[in-house]
Amino acid sequence: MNTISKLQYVTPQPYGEEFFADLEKALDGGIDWVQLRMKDLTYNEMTFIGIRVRELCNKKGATFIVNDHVDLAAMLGADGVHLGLNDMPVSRARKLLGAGKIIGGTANTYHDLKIHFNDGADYVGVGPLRFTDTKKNLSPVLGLEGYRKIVTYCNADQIAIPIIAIGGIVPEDVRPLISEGVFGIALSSAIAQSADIAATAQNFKKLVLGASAGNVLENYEKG
Ligand code: TZP
Ligand code: MG
Repeated sequence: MNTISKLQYVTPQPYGEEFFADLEKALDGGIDWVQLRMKDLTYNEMTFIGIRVRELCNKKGATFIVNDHVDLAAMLGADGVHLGLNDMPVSRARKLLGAGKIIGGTANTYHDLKIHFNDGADYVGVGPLRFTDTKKNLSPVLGLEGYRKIVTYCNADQIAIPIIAIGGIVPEDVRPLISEGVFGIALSSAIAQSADIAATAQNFKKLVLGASAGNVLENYEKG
């Protein structure tokens, strides 16, 4: 059984030795879900990095998700894959990976979310909350009001899928986002660029779990 984590760590660039040391610190701080996001690398480079990240996640018991590359996710034995707006459709990835794997999709609009939901996604990464340097070709910024609208449309259409907010999130955003009905958050730079990665990860975890206490959308599990 795979549970969707409320605090998802998206790995940063670059991919030197520090990358692995920092990832280990994040895992030590309680990160239990890692999305390995690799851009502008060859398949060989991605494979070498992927094997090491897979090992680190295994060692710490964290869920390991590969961004963009369904074939790489399968080859590495990842727990799942996260697909962007220009990647393979979730429905096709589901056929390839099967029901046991986690598949997430990126959404900027309710329209995107609905496509992923109908395609059988297990969660949607919705963003960006605000501008971030981490992603090139960023979709329009949603702000808190953007999440409010999307959650309202989901409720009206009885679409129940965990929404993971992403994009420029800082500690102060956690409570407002969860209050809007967002299930969890995904972060890269707020953790990766902090002076104490483990302590920052631990703090985010505390904030997310604290803000979620009593939330009716608490338990999304994949059978
Ligand atoms: N998709 C939308 S924003 C983003 C991705 C992958 C980057 C999030 O990174 P950060 O550093 O937390 O803004
Ligand atoms: Mg992508």
